[in-house]
Amino acid sequence: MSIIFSGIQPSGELTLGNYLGALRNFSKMQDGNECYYCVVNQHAITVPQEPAMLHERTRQLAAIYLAAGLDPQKATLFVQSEVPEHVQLGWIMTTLSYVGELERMTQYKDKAAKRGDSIPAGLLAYPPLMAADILLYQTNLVPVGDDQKQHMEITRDLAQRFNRLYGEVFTIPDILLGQDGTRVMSLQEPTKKMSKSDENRTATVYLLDAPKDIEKKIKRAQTDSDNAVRYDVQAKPGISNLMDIFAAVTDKSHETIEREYADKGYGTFKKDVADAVVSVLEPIQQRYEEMIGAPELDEILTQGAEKARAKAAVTYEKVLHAIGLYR
Ligand code: AQP
Repeated sequence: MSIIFSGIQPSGELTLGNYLGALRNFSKMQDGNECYYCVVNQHAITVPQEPAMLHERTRQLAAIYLAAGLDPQKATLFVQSEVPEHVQLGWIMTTLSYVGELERMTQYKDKAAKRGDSIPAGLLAYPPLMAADILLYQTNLVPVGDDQKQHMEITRDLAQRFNRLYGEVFTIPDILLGQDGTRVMSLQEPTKKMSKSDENRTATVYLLDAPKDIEKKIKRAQTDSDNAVRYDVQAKPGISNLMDIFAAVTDKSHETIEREYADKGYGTFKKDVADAVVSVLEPIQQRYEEMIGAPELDEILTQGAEKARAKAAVTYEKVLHAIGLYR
């Protein structure tokens, strides 16, 4: 049995990237493991959020977790801000981090570049808070998308640094990538990852998009002009991205896809990709509609926070003693 932790930010509408890279793996792990899944709302405020929207998206994200198959009897689902040990340990991890290593993070560089001269310090301190999220639960495995590799490396570095300085308190966690390390790219700029905060809505398939919108977006996805369904990330990033998406939702290999579409053009292929995506998302959308208004959603989150807090408090107490933060 492993201890599993992962989180998603309520920083926008969830995307197909979030689902294929992370969410769909969560429910696969809940049998036989001790799983903690979190709505990381304190990470979301590292860039400005509109309060009412943040509140609403926090609840929506919890409903999506459940709609995607998470069973609260098996896994603990909770909201980060309801377990204060996350930010408390986050501060301690910040004191152990070096500015240089934080400035090297790709996510920091990308997000800071959009903020001009007013870069929120929280953007820089994002990885130590993420390390705290994970380390509080003595996590063994963290199922995340391939874009989170760098943050996982820093989490491991911080855990090792702490253990070396203050004694063995933390388990060193491993990253668990999804099938083929799926990284879904933007439909309009296929060299950039699909992201929930992308301002161009046509570049992103949202989990709750209507089927006709999904079809429209995939049909308009940027591709090349040679009309051959062939996997080549460098020369044909757009079509390769659609092949990755198709492979992920149908379990077909790239070779099988190339063979099946050898004498068919992009039009037919895109239609089939759209249909396959819709058939995976439609049942999730139906369950989401049932969950979002259900009173038991609040009960699930309250109980989840209690369970998470009980576990987090044990680790945090050890940390306080290890570093002398007690009377
Ligand atoms: N395009 C993607 N392909 C595969 N996996 C992805 N993930 C995100 N985008 C892709 C995975 O989704 C999980 C949750 O991500 P997050 O909420 O922590 O934020 P993020 O990684 O920064 O994702 P976004 O969508 O780009 O959010 P914003 O725009 O707010 O920054 C993670 O496991 C991530 O790997």
